[in-house]
Amino acid sequence: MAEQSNDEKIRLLKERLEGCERVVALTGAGISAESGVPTFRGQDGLWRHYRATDLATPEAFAENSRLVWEFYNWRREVLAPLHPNPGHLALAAMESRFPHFTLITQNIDGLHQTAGSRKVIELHGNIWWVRCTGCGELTEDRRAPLPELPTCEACSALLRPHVVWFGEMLDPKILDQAYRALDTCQVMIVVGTSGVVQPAASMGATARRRGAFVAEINLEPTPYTDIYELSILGKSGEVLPLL
Ligand code: BJW
Ligand code: ZN
Repeated sequence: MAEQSNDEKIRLLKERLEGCERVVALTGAGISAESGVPTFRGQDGLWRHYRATDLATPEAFAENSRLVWEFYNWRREVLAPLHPNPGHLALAAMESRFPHFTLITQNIDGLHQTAGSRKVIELHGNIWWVRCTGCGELTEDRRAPLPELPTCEACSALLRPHVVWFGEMLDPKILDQAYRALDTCQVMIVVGTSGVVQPAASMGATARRRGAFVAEINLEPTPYTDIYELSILGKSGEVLPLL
């Protein structure tokens, strides 16, 4: 069969979404790229310049919390002035279009919420929240940057970014919410993720096994492209509004 054009694929996905009751979107760093948020992998990806193991692991934080906080404070400063793009806005609009729409994101930038999405499952946490390493207290703190080594008002212990580092478990309650949506969705759209970080990477495959029609929107193919029904190559900020 001849390869379908992008227009044809977009038309097919729109048809699939017509009258759909249960839809899931899973987003990754690519959806925020057009807002100016650096992605992790790829040409200008964050991990090209910084080693993940030096900065995004609990071991790194235990050994050099100052360096890890420097990295996160820099990222908070980069993110603070940025705005959602048409991709975020299109997903926010989908929330009211479908009776059951679940937005699952790996992103920690909070841009989906700024775009108006009210229910967002944040698999990897949120950079605007901090957690106490002593008493566990969770607080929203939008200052960018925070003090070099921020401490808890209640117990004076060191605070950490409320994000999920490599080797850390994702919150089981949050994972459970995500899998419940994946279990029953009819259509899933996987947007702007390289599909290498588990368990998020295999969520599209899970939905596919459970009978969903899965479409991917990305600038390039990913390790999962072949098992999805559709792969739309393009910018999420351009493709999503067409849906
Ligand atoms: C566009 C675009 C445009 C660009 N439009 N598209 C099973 C097998 C093997 C290993 C493991 C496994 N299970 C767990 C692991 C270990 C590990 C893991 O997956 N490692 C792999 C790298 C091999 N996973 C974990 O440790 C997770 N914990 C866990 O599972 O606990 C249990 C356990 C532990 C240990 C062993 C076994 C079990 C936790 C993962 C936490 C990830 N944390 C980070 C950092 C968050 C905080 C921070 O930001 O600092 O999360 S890493 C980083 O990667 C971040 C992202 O959310 C995540 C995914 O990245 P994403 O979103 O895909 O971004 P990119 O940059 O990779 O891709 C961007 C894409 O967009 C590209 O494809 C572009 O083409 C595209 N694009 N512009 C459309 N305009
Ligand atoms: Zn505390």
